[in-house]
Order: sequence, then C-alpha cells, then structure tokens
Amino acid sequence: AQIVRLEDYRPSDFLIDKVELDFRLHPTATKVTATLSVRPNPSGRSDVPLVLDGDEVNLKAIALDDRTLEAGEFEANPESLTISQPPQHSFRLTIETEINPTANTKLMGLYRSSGNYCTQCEAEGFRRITYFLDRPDVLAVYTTRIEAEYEEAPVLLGNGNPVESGFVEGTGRHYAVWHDPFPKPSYLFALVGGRLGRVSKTFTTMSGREVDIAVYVEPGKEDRAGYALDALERSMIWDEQVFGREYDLDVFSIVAVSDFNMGAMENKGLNIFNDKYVLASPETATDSDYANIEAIIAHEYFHNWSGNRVTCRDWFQLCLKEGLTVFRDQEFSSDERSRPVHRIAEVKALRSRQFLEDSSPLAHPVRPIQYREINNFYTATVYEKGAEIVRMLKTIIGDEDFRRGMDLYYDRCDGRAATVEDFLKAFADVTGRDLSHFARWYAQSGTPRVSVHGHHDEAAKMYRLDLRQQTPPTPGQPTKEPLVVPIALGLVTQDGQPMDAHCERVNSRGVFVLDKTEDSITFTGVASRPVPSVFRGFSAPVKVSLDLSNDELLVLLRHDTDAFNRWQAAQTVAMRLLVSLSTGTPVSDEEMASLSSALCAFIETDALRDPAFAALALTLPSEADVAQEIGKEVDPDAIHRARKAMRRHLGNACREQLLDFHRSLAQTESYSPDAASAGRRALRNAALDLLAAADLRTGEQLASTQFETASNMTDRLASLSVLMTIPGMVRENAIAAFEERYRSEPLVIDKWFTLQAAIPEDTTLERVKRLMEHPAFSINNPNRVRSLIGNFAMLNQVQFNRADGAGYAFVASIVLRADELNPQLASRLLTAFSTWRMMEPTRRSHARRALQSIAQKPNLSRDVGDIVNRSLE
Ligand code: BAL
Ligand code: ZN
Repeated sequence: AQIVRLEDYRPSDFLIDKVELDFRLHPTATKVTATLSVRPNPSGRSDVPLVLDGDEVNLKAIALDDRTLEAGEFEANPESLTISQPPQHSFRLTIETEINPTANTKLMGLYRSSGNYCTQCEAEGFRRITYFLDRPDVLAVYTTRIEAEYEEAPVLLGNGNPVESGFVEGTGRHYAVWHDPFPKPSYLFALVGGRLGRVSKTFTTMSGREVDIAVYVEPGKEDRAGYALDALERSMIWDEQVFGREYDLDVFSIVAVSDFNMGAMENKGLNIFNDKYVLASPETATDSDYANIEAIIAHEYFHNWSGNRVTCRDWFQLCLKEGLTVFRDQEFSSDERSRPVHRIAEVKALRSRQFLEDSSPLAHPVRPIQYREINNFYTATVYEKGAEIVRMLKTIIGDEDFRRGMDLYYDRCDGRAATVEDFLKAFADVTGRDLSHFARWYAQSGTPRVSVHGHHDEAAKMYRLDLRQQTPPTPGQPTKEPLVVPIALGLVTQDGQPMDAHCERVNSRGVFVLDKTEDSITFTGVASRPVPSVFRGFSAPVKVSLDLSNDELLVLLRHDTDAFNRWQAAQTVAMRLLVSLSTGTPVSDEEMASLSSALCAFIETDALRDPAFAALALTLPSEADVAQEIGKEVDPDAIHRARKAMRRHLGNACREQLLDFHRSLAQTESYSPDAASAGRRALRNAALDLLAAADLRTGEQLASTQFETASNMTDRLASLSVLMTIPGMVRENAIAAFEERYRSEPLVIDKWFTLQAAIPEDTTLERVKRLMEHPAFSINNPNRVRSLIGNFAMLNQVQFNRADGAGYAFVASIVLRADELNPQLASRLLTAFSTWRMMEPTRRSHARRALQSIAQKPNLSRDVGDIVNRSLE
C-alpha cells in the first residue's frame, strides 16, 4: 500500500465551501445526493484535474452546474472520481450515490446498528458516503436533509441546528433539515436516524444562551442515560470556567449505539457514542464504568473547541486535537474527583499501554511522519503521550502562561485547520520562550530513561543530584537527541521531614528542567543525607532509575508530601521484588517483610483518609508491567507465580487490617457513583482480593457471600473476579448465576466474557472458544469481540502467551476472520502481539509463526497488513 508522508503535504488544489446533502434512508438502498460548491484554491496549483476521494462508492449520476456529465467527461471508480478539465472558477458538482447501510460491517461511513442508521466518518469514512475532498483542511458549511419512513426512524438528527421538519404527504415518510453554520472538515459530519428514547435539559451558557442538551438511547433505557447527561452539563460548565470556552450551537446531542469501532466521536453538535460509554445504572455499571463515562463525555464535548473549532491541517497533526483533548479531560476528571488518585490512574494506563507501544515494533512519534493506514495511528502514543506533552508544557511555563497561550491559540486558529507548530507558537509568543527544543517530544519516539544519583557532602552541607537521560533506539530512529524534561522534585530527611534546601536552578514551583544528556544540580544547606523525591506528580513521561535503597523508598511511602510519589515508592519496591522473584534472583524474607510491613503500617494509619489511594497502594504492578520491566527473555508463567506469591505474602501480613476493611466498608447506604463512595468500594474489594490470595477458602467464602448479597455491579463483579481465581464448583455456579441474571444485558455479558477470558488456567482457551458460541456473542460487534478475545489477549498473560503457541494461533485466526468484516477491529486485536519480541525463544518462535500466517494471507486489509508488517520488521 502507498505510504503517505508528512513532507509531501501540500494544500488542496480545490476547496469546497458549501455542502448540501439529501439522504433518503433505506436499509439496503439509501440514496444520497451531494451538491458541492467547489472553487479552485488560490494557494493550490492551477490547471490540474479535480480528484475526489471515494471508498466503495456506488455512483448513480453526476452533474456539473446542473448539466449531467456524460461518460468521457469524468472518470469514476469506487475509489475516486476524476474530472480532468474542471472549470477554473466556482462551480457546483452534484453527485448521486447509493449505499447499503445494512451490509456495511466495517462500521465506517453510513451503517446500521440495532436497526438504527448512524455514521462514523473519522478519519476517512465520509468518502464511503459520497466522493469528496476527504481531508481535514477542506472546511465547508453543511446543510443536511434526511428523509426516512416514520415508522422505521422517527428520530432524525444531523450536525448543527434543526431548521425544518415535516411529513412527505401520503408516503408514511418524514424529513428533517439540519444546518451547521460552522465550517467543518468532512470527518466531523454525522447523521442518525432511528427509534430512540431521549433525556434532555436546557443548559444556559456563560453568556446566557439556552442550549437544548440531550442524550438518545435505546427506548426503555432512558433511566440509564441520566449520568451521561449530568456529566455533559458538568463538562460544559468546567470548560467555561477553566478554559473560557462556551458552546456555540442551539442543540447538543449525544447518541448511544451498540456497534461502534471507537469509544465515541465528536461530530459537530452530534456526538455518537459506543453505548458502553453512555449507559449506566448501579445494577449494570461499575464505578470504573461511571468514571469512564464521565471522562469520555467530557473528552468529546471538549473537542468542540480542541478539534472542531480548531481542527487539524492533516492527519499527521492528530495529536494536536487528541493529545490536547485528553489533557483537558484528565484535568476535568482530576477536578471532579481526587487529583492524586486520578493522576495515578493516568500513569498506570500510560505505562501499561503507551510505554509498551513505545518499546515495541509499533513505536512511533507522537506526530508520525508517515503512515500506510491512518486508522492505525489512533494510539496510546498519539493520545496519552500527546497529553503528557501538553502537561509538561504547562509544568514548564506555569498555569497562568499556559492559559494565556491556550487563549491565543484559540483566537488565532479558530475556524482553521492548524498544526503542532501553530500550537507551540502561541505559547512561545506569550512567554517569549524558544520552544523549538521542547518540540522534539513530538518527533522523537521511545521512552526516555532518566537516571538519578545523589551525592552528599556532609562537611559542606551540599547535596548533588547527577541526572542523565537516554532514549533507546526505535524503528526508524537509531540515534536519539536529548529532550526537555521537567523534573518536579524535593528533598526529604531520612526520618521523613520535608527539607528546606536551596538550589537556584529549581524554580519557585519546585521544577528543574533537564535539557542536556547530563546535568547536575546542587542543593545547599543540607546537613544530613536526604532522600530525593523526583518526578513528583509524574512530571515527565520517562522511566526513572534511582540509586535509592528499598528502605529509603519506603521513607517516601510514609512521608513524602507528594501523593503520587508515595504511591510510586511502594510500586518501585514491589517491582524490584517481582522482577527478582520472576527471574530467579533470590529475595530474602526480610526484603519481602519490609515492603509488607510498610504497607500494613501505611494502611493502618492512612487508608481511611483516602481509601481510593490506599486501594491503589495495595495493588501490585500487573503481570504485563513486570514483563515490560524485565523486557527480554520473558517467561510469563514465572511472573504469574511471582505475583501470586507476593499477593499471598501481603494478604497474610496485613490480614487483620484487610478483614477489618472488608467488614467495616460494606455498603450500607444506597449506591452513589461519586469518587468518595467508589474509593471505599475500591479499598474493600482490594482487601477481598488480597485475602483470597492469602487463603483460598476464606476468599471463596467472603467472595461468594458478597456475590450473593451485593447491591451494585461494582461489588458483584469484584467478588466474581475473586472467585475466578479459585477453581471449583462455587466459581462455576457463580458464573452460571451471573449469566442467568444478566442474559439480556449485552454490556454486562461483556464483563462476564472478560472475567472468564482472564482466568489464568490451561482450560481457558477452550472456554473462550465455547463462549464464542454463546448467543450473546457476535463477531460483528466490536464490544463483544474486544471483551472476549481482545481481553483474552491483553489481560491473560499466561494463556495468550502459552508455551505451546495455542493462544497466539487462536488470536491470529480471529484476526483473520474479523478482517473480512471489520478491518479496524481486526488490526486493533492484532496489536496484542506487540510484545512478542520480548518473550523467551519458544514463545517468540510460536508468535512469529502466527504473525507470518497472517502476513501470508492474500487480500489482507490495509489496516491488518500494516500492523502485521511492522510487527515482523
Ligand atoms: N476522534 C476520535 C474519537 C476521539 O478521540 O474522540
Ligand atoms: Zn478525541
């Protein structure tokens, strides 16, 4: 497939200012008439053909300025439409196409989900509806008329504001016209038609305008849409207060659909969501579902400014909207919940997904310089590392200048398709700083490693920190340059008091900026050897190596003023022990006991002050995280045994305290999804998990009682998850009871699939294959496939990475099956193989064979072909 390169970017030779669309919805033969107002682009080339993009387009007719074009005046195939000699002035092009939305299993363009019509156009789905200049720097004003059988689709929604609606007399059909006054790229186009229930309210913006905000869901599920509507309203208020951004249309709608490739989509004024990120009730959704709904509703809403009002010039700039919008949703969640707890959750996700990607054959810069298939770049690197770059910028320049820079960026770029350079220039201009070195974060892939060595001179009362950064090679980038790394830091005495030491290179916000390969900073007035607390709040997305003993780290656990580093200190010690245990390096009883007694002491004094934080402190690094830390010749079975042993040790050591939490934190009042209540449930369930690890019978008894009496999904699922670790009839009966209870709830059955797919036992592969025959499973539905097969591959380290290769062969076979229906889904599944090179030789050769079996298949989609080739390179 052809490679698209950033360096080849040039402006479009033609622009489209206005688009008028007419849809006659029909399950298998939807007719679309698109009237495009086209003109030559003054900044493009003249006397060149007009080439419009298409993808499986079925063209019915074409006219130029109302004159039907004859064969010979244009050239059309399903992938493009060319007019060799277009007029050199403005003209109107009218294109009629026909679509079969029912047969559209790719879920790109116009398709049907549970009988409803919906669209997904990012990145290149609009060209599946009609021929178009389907690129984000072509911005047009859209008017959309939608017509359908009233019985089939009583609700008709489009972008922008409703203009007109009515019945088509004597036909049983009706129509609605929508007009969006804000010029937008085609990827933000959307329509919905169907039978939908609605919850809504009026939101008054900061300038006093009234907006009708609404959430549409499957009829009968309106009572599960209230939390999403509330999260939307809170997001609107937050963006006004924190970024000064006001909503700009008369309506804002969110529609939940059950077949969706992504989490959600920010179409102008008409967000379309995977129903998993809208529907919630205490009986069907967990605390983390509620938190995800809140974050994703906010994310899509925030795109209205960071993405829609200011969009991207080309797809290489994807991080411009995605990194920035993730940063914005993270800040929102931190303000709505507990900032340190949220920061820990962000960092855990970053490490497990982005650091992994950055050390894999799929590593790429936050702003890639080339792609074969843009769908494969909606990655943790573009999103999460992209957000970390924005956060570092804020850390370096400070809150006030950050806000001034954001305002300038919006002022300058409103209504335009912008670049990363435009973004950075706004901050350079408000601060007078040169950000060209900082910009390297966008171009250089790989996770930097920063080593920190401390030297104390008692006589001179000086303390020196020697810092060194280095980034390992990644595909296409054998050598690396030093980056600009903000390090938030402080010193703590050996008995845990904050030290009042001075270093003029650390700014008033406690930040030192490392911008060379090596540097040293010296603190004065340091009488005794301190414990340094570095990268507070995880101030840069780097891996840190510290020359601190475990005992010194545990001082930070007890005493650091930075909550993130308190958590980090215990994780670092746990990780060291897990790596040793997994690789056959002896670990003494004292070493194990020093961590467990520090954690027991910590939870005894601190847990109830912030239960959510305590739950995180009690959760050991995952098996995948340990594998990543080991990095080569990985034996997943050894890691599994090590982690099990350590959980058993911790559960025994803190047993009394854990039993007490499990008893005293039982839910008594009615369920509320707020962060404080969720934190208490998290601590209680973390306690249950460790108690079961220490003693299976106690665990089984506590978990089965909790399973039977739980008053909400969080507690019920947590207890079932614990039962999954205990083979036997109690577990199998609970699995059956859960299925019986939630059989008609697809999103709950997804959880049931996931728990079973994650059982670390040899029989799991057979279980997963059996579950594919379950009536609720469908290879066509992305949520089902990801829950059962995606999570088998991502969560079940020992069974996906089976030594006999059966896990790899199975997932490869599903990738091939899925690829025939939905290439995006298939290529996403395939990324589970990104860890294959770090495995020990037997597993590595099985994985290579599975990847080769995919690569050899004829007619692979571009999506899967790209990932499999990069994985094998
Ligand atoms: N733009 C694709 C979905 C999202 O990131 O919001
Ligand atoms: Zn986004």
